[in-house]
Amino acid sequence: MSTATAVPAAVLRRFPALARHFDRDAAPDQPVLFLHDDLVVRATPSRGGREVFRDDSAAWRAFCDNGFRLPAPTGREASEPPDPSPHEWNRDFRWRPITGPTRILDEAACAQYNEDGYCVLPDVVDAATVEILTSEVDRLEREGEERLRGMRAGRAFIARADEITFTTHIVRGSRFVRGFYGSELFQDIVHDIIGPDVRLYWDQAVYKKPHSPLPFPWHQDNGYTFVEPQQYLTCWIALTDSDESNGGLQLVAGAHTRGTLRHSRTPLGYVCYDRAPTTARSLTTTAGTVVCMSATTPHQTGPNTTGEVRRALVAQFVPDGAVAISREANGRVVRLPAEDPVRQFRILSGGRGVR
Ligand SMILES: O=C(O)CCC(=O)C(=O)O
Repeated sequence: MSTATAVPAAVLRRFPALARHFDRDAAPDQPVLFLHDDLVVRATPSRGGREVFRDDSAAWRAFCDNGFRLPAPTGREASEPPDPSPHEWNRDFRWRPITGPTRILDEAACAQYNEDGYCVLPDVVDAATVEILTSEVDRLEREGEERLRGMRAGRAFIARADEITFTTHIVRGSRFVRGFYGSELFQDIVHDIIGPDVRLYWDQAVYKKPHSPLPFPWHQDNGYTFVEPQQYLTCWIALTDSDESNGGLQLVAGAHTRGTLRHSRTPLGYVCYDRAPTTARSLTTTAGTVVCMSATTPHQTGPNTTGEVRRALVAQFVPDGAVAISREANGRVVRLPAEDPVRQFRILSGGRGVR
């Protein structure tokens, strides 16, 4: 008997020797075939290889006999994931609601942003703009994926050639995309959600390639690099229609008011929940839709089971004066103002657009 699967995190936790086996090869998240009780074979579309993992324990044999599945969880374990504690630098977070007056968000959108931590602006980018954005980003994404292929196992942390790519700082390579983020649409969105003085903090495109089997797991954007103030804004811009079948956006409503949660680093990314809380929602979005969410809103995207690329742009905006905080290997804490003139440019100053 055999089964094709990525190795789920729960299986790696249950069998630490298997996790160490994959760790040595730095690719524990690639799909594998469990062929029989002691043979594990890598089976990705682009890479192959076989390797032997042996474990004589009764638990491993039970896992194999059970069709390579762990016993079903019971009780509370079956429903809610463990409640993460706050991030070590999240000491006094207070959610700051949108109060208005607003330029683009209506009352319902403001209420949803305040209560759920996100709101959806359907079809606010016209088809012609989506087409130009797509061709600009495709060009840069292709170059980036070529560089990725040259790296060990075709991956760099969370980016994996032929599965998921992150094309960062597109504004450096595309005047069109730079102008798009400075357009009236984003001036109005950031005015309503952040205030009168706003900069672009980060921008990237995330492409999920056809038949990519792994999720980009549950995280808050502020779980990556910790930014103060924590409540900044992520706009997830759909360049293709998306839903659960191709890795559409899923969010946990209501958790944003806790501020930044503790995350663990995994080969798939930083993770705050190891499975979906019962309050998780899946969005269906058409190309040209913008989802606005707080950097404290937990979200994930699932596998892309279709034969088409799922494309999204991610643009993050901070109030002027925001600081990115990180800890160096020697333990020193570094605070870096988010004001790079090339890629963290002003969008609004005193409420007026800066172009
Ligand atoms: O678009 C995706 O697949 C995930 C994007 C995301 O969650 C992020 O950039 O933080």
